[in-house]
Amino acid sequence: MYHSSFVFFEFTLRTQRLLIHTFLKTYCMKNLLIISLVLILSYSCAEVKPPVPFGPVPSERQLAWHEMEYYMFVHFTVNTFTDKEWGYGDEKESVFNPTELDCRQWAKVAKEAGMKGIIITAKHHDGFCLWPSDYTEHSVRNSQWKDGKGDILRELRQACDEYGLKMGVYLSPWDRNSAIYGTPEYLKYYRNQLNELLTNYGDIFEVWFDGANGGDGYYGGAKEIRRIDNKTYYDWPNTHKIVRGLQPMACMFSDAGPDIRWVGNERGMGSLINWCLLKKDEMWPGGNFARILGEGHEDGNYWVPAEVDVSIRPGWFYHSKQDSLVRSPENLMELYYSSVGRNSNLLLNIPPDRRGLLNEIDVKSLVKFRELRENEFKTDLAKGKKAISSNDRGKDFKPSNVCDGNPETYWATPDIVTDAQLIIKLGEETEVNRIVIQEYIKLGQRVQTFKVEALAGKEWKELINGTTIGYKVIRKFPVVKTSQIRLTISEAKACPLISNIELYRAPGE
Ligand code: FUL
Repeated sequence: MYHSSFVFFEFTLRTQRLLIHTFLKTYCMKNLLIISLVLILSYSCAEVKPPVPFGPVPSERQLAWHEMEYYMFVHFTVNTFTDKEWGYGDEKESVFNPTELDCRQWAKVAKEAGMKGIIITAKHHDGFCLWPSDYTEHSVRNSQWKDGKGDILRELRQACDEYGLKMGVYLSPWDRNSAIYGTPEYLKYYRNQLNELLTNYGDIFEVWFDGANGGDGYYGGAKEIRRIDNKTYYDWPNTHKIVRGLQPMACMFSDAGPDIRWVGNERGMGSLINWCLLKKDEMWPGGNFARILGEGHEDGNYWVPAEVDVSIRPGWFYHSKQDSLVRSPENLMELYYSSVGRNSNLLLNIPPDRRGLLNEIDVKSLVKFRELRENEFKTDLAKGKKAISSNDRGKDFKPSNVCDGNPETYWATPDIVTDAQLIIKLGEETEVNRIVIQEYIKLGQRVQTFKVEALAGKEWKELINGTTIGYKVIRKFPVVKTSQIRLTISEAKACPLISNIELYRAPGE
């Protein structure tokens, strides 16, 4: 009896235990499942939120400017005919007489060269205007060209429209011809001319304010030295307002922005460390800031990216004695790497000759440079490839976004992660020697240091040890055969956002 009741007791106890266990197990498992689901859901819901902007971000006009990347500078004035670089301001208007001037040829060449626009010296330091300004006699109106009835700005506008190019203007603040240069009246004169240029010639994408200022000049016959205070004389903030009012999409260039900054040299050298940020309130055109301008300010409070201006010849203006010194296509390719490849735009000067045409020697080099560039970046080996990463923010921010060819999608890490790795899987052993990397700059420039490596056997081989990225960097490295490329963001100011990575096998080597 005892035994049977024990057995029964045992049986009931075991059943009870089993029931409890099963209950607990099912209940807990279910709960665990629910808890996990809730966690995953809330995690992914919370994390699909896009990152918020970090620091200064580009304006709409600056974003459009970044995408221009490469465009033409045209230096043309009386200097072309007097063989000078800086006209004194006393040149007779009659010296300006191009025999075959053809802005359509300039535009056609720019288009064929793969450029997206043309910026013209509407007025250089000599004060001679390439348009018939109402405010001076020193212009094409009093030249022999087209019996004084011509207007180069108008012809260039038509040519740019025909070839689908944007147009920009350089209006030298320094005017060695003007009798009133150095007085407050000159400022009115300068602004009136700015008004003419920004009202009568359609959409202008960039206004170039040069930093060279003051010194000796003709000044209406005074022939003396006139010095001005670079910081205050031009009352830049109010001059800028005129541009904003008349051409809201135009970017203004100078040593200190406000929209685009000089890179600090005329050798075509962008800086490897290149922040699109600048403390521009502490700077002014013509100030002594060359070193700062290359790198920008890591902690800058405005978005002011760098533009590399450089000439295809030693001079900015055409001089026949420099015909043998035109940069070769290979040299232009190097310029491309040191400008566009270093988070800057390239403004390449091609000066028309005395006929008013871009010289055959320059054109040949330009067109060949385009071919070289196309060969260099022929097939993007990363396009459409799989990518994995150490961290990602959620489904809209997956690593493969960097290979999808869409600049609007990007790989992003969660907010707290500022160092991360991304691996592009090439599928098979592939030769590579160039990489293009772009940050999603609409939300700020973030990356401070990065590394690129290739999987060689079982080891990762370092290809690049880099600093900033920004809108775009293009880097070369010796050919490597690999199936995986790894990008390590070692330091970033905030979670890194990478919108594009391209890989190429450039010919040679
Ligand atoms: C300089 C000028 O003095 C040169 O003549 C040229 O126009 C160059 C682009 O900017 O400051």
